[in-house]
Amino acid sequence: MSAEGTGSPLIRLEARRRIVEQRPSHSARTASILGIALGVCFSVCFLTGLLSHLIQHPPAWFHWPPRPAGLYRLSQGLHVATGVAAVPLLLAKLYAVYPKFWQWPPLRSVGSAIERATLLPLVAGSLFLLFSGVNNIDLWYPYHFFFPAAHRSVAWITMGALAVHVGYKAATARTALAPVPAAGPPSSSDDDHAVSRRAFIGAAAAGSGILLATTVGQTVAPLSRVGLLAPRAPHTGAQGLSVNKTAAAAGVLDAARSSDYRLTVGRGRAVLATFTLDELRALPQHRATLPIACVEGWSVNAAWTGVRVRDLLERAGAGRRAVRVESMQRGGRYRASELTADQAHDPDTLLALLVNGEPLHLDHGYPVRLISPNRPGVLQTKWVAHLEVR
Ligand SMILES: Nc1nc2c(c(=O)[nH]1)N[C@H]1C(S)=C(S)[C@@H](COP(=O)(O)O)O[C@H]1N2
Ligand SMILES: [Mo]
Repeated sequence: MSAEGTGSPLIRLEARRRIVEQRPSHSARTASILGIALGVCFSVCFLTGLLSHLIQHPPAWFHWPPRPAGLYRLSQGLHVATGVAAVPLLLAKLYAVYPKFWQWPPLRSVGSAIERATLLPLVAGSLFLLFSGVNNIDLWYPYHFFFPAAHRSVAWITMGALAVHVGYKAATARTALAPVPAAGPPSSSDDDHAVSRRAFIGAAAAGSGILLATTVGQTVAPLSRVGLLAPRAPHTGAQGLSVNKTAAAAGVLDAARSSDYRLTVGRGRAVLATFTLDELRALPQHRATLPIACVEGWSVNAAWTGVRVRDLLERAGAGRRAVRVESMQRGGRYRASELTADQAHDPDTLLALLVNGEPLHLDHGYPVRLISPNRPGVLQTKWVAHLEVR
């Protein structure tokens, strides 16, 4: 007698669920393949995200070198790319495993109870991370919490839950992915099953590919023309470069254009040196081709010309020290940034006066902005007025 048509509704439901679970899109093999792809994306995304956080808020043990110059650009590009690619994979994975959510009895052992308990933070955390991350690169902030802090805390919780999940499912996945022993001629239903499974996984992968191709244009210039979904086209904006915060939004329009502009170098209360704009222009000028690599994933290269920070420190008699670079912008989270001694003394760390041969546009930090290799865009302070020697 078949299970269907007998027993309680729950038993019948369970019998139906088992039939659904036989479908290729819900098979253990499908779930495992998607799980591995997601695991790779989430791991890369987590590590690069952690790195970006450490660079912006370095603890005492952490040292981020100024070289190779483009490493942050690559790592943050990977962070956004793996996050974007994970969106279709996560949706496909949830579809693949949804019959499991109504399995009966829901808990089969203590181990399965623990595993089930970690699914809530895993699923909710993953959805939150991808949703809030995509919002952030699209410059749409529908929430009122501070994005980086929330994104980071949830990442730790989600990765913890993921570690438990992987530990619990590793054996299942190994069995599901093992080659099927050839016990006689393969039946046509086996073949159909494999074809549908590949089609389902292929559709998810194609979704990732399309999303990636239409967003990496924000950092890979040759693809910017197909960057339909790229929230920022890197070459639109003043002087063919994206603008993060405009001079008007930063409230520096008057101060930046004032003839009273002075760059000061100081330490505590002591003023070590003062430069007018003409004096800065008269100092030895250096040119460096460096990217602005925003944490939001867009990046763009430009040729910057200006005065080496180390030359300014030398003129102020400051020696080899770390420096806090301060903007004339009064408020705002990103009005200042820190240079380690190594960064401050790198030959390509400049207070730039020109970009691509033209005086900086107000929106790019006129009269003077910091540009330094291997740093997040958020640490490339614009409208610089003071160097505080540490
Ligand atoms: N003073 C100041 N400098 C700043 C910012 C800011 O808000 N205030 N934003 C930073 C961020 S997040 C980025 S990505 C870069 C962008 O530089 P751009 O607008 O010239 O492209 O400037 C950085 N410098
Ligand atoms: Mo940025």
